[in-house]
Amino acid sequence: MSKVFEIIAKEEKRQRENIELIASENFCSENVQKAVGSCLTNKYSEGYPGKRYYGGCVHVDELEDYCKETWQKVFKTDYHVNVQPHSGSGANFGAYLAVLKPGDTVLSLELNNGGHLTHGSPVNLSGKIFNFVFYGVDEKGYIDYNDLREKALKYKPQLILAGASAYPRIIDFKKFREVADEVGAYFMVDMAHIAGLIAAGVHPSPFGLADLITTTTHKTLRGTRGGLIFCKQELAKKVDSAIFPGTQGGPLQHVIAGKAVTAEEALQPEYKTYIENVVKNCKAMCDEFIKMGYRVVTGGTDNHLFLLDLTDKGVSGKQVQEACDEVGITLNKNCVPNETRSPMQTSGVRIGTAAMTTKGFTAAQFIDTAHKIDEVIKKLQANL
Ligand code: DSN
Repeated sequence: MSKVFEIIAKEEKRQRENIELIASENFCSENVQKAVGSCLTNKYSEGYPGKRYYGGCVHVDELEDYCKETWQKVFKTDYHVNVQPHSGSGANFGAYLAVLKPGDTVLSLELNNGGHLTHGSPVNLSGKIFNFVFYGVDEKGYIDYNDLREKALKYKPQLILAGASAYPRIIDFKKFREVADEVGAYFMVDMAHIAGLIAAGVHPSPFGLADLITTTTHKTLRGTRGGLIFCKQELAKKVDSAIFPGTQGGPLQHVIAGKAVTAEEALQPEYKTYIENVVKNCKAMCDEFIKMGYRVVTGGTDNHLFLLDLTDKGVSGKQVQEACDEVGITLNKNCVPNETRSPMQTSGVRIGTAAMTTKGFTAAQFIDTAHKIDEVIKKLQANL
């Protein structure tokens, strides 16, 4: 047997046995895995349905059209959708390229305050090509909408970006739209983390408000690893050419098949129940930490994640992440607002409930896990 399958078996065991609390991870279904592992990986299909650069595309054309229609149903939208981005980062670059020129100004949330690497970090291509400026969060950790407006008036960005990797509260897309209109900017939402909540109707939708919406399909959407871009119909051509030939070559039709199965699953009534449980479990676990005397950024959560602020505990996020790994609890270190430690150390950890809710964890089990993490932190403090 190939060594690869031995490694996969070990990873399969790790995923089965560990308590998985990384807020951006989930467990996709066997059907999604079957589609992604199918013969579609053999097929080249540069271009779009009906306009390919290769023969033999009749079935992948049908697949890609079906995938697009199914995602439009998930988000109850008539926006154009491009299902080819290989990842969330690729989707973001496609969206930027569709409406921006190098050097244009973009206003986004700072990475340290919950933003994402591709939202203009200086170490990422986004921050090298475009002139990113940032809005922040207030002293409690909520998006500072006054700061957003002030920065928009000051910098006159071509694009305003909403969306985050570590933000535990509802995002007010209407406020973003108003500010974008005031300064004549495009409005883009990266909904990767909360896409499942939007699909299930437990977070307000950006459809109808944003010009461009990007997402991954593997976080709360619980599907294959990949990206999508939605846009208003008038931007369809620009978005499509920004993905192919702008930033990608041949699409991954096996992944597009996985995305289509993901969309079918998100349309099932059980999916809405699943997402409601993700949010309920997240609040239960977060409240338990607060009862135990922990500081939580913004004092709580409205979605699938929360951020423990360990500043007053004398331990770093890295130490907690590593000590949790040793007891089979997987989470990640994360910066907190006004971070004083480096991103490799951090003063916080991010905790999410999407993956373990898929495994059937109840609120009581999440509360029990909060106590296990508390024990880990107390042991670290005892050894200081
Ligand atoms: N790196 C992902 C996360 O963990 O949130 C986002 O791309």
